Amino acid sequence: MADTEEPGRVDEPETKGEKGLKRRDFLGGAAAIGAALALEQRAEGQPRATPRRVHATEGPASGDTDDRYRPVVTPNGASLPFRWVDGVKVMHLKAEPVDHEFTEGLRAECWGYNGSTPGPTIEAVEGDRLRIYVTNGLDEPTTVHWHGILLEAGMDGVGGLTQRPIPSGATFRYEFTVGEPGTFMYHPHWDEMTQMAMGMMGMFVVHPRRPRGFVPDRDFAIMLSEWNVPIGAARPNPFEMADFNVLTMNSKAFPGTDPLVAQLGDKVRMRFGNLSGIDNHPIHLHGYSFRIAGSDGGAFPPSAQQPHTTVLVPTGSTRWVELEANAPGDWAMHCHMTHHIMNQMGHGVPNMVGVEDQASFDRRLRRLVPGYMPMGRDGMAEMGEMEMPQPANSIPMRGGPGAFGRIDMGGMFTIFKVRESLDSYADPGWYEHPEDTLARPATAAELRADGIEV
Ligand SMILES: [Cu+2]
Repeated sequence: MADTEEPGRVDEPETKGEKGLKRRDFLGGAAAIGAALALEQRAEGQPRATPRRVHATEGPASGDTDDRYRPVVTPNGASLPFRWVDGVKVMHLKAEPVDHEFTEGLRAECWGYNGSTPGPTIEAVEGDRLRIYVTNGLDEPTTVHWHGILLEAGMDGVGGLTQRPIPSGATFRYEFTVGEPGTFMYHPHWDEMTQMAMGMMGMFVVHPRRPRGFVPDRDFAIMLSEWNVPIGAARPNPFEMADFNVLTMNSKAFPGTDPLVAQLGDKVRMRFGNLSGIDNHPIHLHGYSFRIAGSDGGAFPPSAQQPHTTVLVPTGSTRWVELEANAPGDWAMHCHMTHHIMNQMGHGVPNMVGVEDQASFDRRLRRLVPGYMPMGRDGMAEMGEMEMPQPANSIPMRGGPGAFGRIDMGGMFTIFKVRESLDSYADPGWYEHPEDTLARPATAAELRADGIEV
């Protein structure tokens, strides 16, 4: 979804009226003014070219116009719509198969919620009463577990333990009140291995009722997951235990991942969830030091918020990090497990680094193994450029377009784009580097002057 649209907006015209009543019930006039003042002070403290216009296209997920909370941005995704019914926030999730594109060239029939994998991000505010209807559009039973949300045991969504699984075609009703703000998730707790490997998962964000401390201008939610999609297959293979060949952020593999866009001076929060079958993901951001500010267990006390450039997000867990966007540029953000920034092709390729006369070796082997694809003698980088016939419905091992040719990574990779001034948070294109701030070929005169012999 383009970031210029309003996420999670509810279409019913009566919703705003109901919301207005609800808001008055919950927030006394003084509290509302206090919250507004806090947000104004922040805006004044950080003058920028287009301070309000940038946000005007977003609007809170409620469709209201006040700034009670800054809605999260789910790159490549959206927030779940809701409506107020007698002071309860009502939502509807439908578990169902979805025709999903990981990136251009690779589609599969996955499972998700409301037409997407991951499912839409659930957004709520501390103290909200939620009523979530879950319709099972799969051919097998399912449940939904609200990972990290503290609630009554009977709402915990564990098939067989706290409820009967939801039969195919049936709709169950969950109702609970959300407490502490934080970054949580939702996923099935029935046939877990299959259903999560097929894409059933989503982020669940609880905003503070009164924003205080670090109030983000940009608040991103990214679900990390891993898949095995055999070349040419119509569906992911949920039985794979180790060799995952599509690594994703919000179920997209680079270059299909939307960039994260911020304006210089923006306070930025990035929330990561991980529901991969097996792996933890150390997510590394270039150009910045961030504070790891919390997990699905809650916010870390300020004294425990260590500075890092890589945040390890264990599977079955969330982390959120916070930073001020003070360095313009296009900054890579990716899992630092190098096999997690590779795409589908190339798994099981023999190691040929340093092999002499590879051409004759390849010719002989190809006679025995039709379609044999070697890695390069000089490394793998050349593989992204090879003019090899690509099998139908598959993606090259890695490589996406970049400002300086091909970017030699795929999978769990995206770009944090920070600009001095923006009209909107749509993709601003490639960064234009100030003169003399770019790596470039050394001249002979420079080498001579500095005494470097090559
Ligand atoms: Cu990883």
